[in-house]
Amino acid sequence: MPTNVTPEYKKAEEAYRKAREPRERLDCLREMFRTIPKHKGTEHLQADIKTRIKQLTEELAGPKKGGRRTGPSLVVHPEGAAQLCLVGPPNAGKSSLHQQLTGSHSDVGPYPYTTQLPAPGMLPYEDIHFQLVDLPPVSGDFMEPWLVNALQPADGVLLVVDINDPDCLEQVPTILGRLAEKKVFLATTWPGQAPTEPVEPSETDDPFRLELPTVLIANKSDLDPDPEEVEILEELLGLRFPTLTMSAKSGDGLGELGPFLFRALEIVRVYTKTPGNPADNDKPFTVRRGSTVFDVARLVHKDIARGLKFARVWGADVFDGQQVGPEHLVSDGDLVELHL
Ligand SMILES: Nc1nc2c(ncn2[C@@H]2O[C@H](COP(=O)(O)OP(=O)(O)OP(=O)(O)O)[C@@H](O)[C@H]2O)c(=O)[nH]1
Ligand SMILES: [Mg+2]
Repeated sequence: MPTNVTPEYKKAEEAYRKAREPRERLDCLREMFRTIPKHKGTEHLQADIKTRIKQLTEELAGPKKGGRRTGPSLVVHPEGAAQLCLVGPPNAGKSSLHQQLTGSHSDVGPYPYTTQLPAPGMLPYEDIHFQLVDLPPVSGDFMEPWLVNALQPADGVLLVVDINDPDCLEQVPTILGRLAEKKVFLATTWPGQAPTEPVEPSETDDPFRLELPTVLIANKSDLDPDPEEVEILEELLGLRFPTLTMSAKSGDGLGELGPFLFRALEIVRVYTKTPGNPADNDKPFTVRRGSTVFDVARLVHKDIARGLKFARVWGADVFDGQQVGPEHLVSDGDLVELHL
């Protein structure tokens, strides 16, 4: 954090860190630029903010006519309970997993660099969905310049490797390095999991530092890898990502991803009803642990959040129909009736 920034700037930065929607992020960036003290000590940050404003403006403007960036958008608008990006070396099976997990038609090929564009898909879990975004590979030779932008809205990363390929020992550090150059860090800790290794205090003074909770997906388990291969890999890498072993081919382990993400991201499902009407039991809103009735109201509609007086809640931690204020913390499975 450059010295002498105003509380106004800090507030804008805080809002930027929380924003997920591209348009909201752009507004926050503009506010950051407006409020940042314009002196020598903030020159780098000013330039960084300007670059990001430019990138996001272009992204939101859509494909340029006659420009290089024609065709589909390169950043996937987040949907569902959380967005997870598939990152990994070429041929690890990212697209195959994406197909199996989401029913997408992501391109699969026996040769490297098959995937060239991001592809969204939805992984169902109980009555919610996680959005999985298939991405092109990252290698020492090549990384799409837009790839780090595509990671910005993500809530986490699925780091996919072919566990039978001895090259993954070099591929993983290469990927971590390439992303780190662009200020994207794959973190071993998730909100809902006890840290697997001591967490070093991160340098949080850079608003553009992005830390993404990451799960290592050891794919192609059908090829009969040494059962200890994953541990050996993590040992040699000196990293302790949570790991899931899978096979896109045999289907082994695919069912574990949904429950893992639900727990690790501390997803809380909240069902809503309007006074006098039955509950909307099949489509919950999703928030994270620590969220309030007000946060839920905001998901329903911002005018409802603005006018919210109180709520009645049915659920595990309350008595039936208990009246609570907007700051009441919600629990998974709560039914909330919003009163304006
Ligand atoms: N045996 C086996 N083969 C797999 C598995 N998953 C993927 N494959 C094969 O591995 C090759 C690469 O699969 P893709 O899904 O295209 O891999 P990718 O990581 O998306 O590759 P890029 O898009 O080039 O980065 C294909 O020939 C797949 O059939 C698996 O679990 N087991
Ligand atoms: Mg692919």
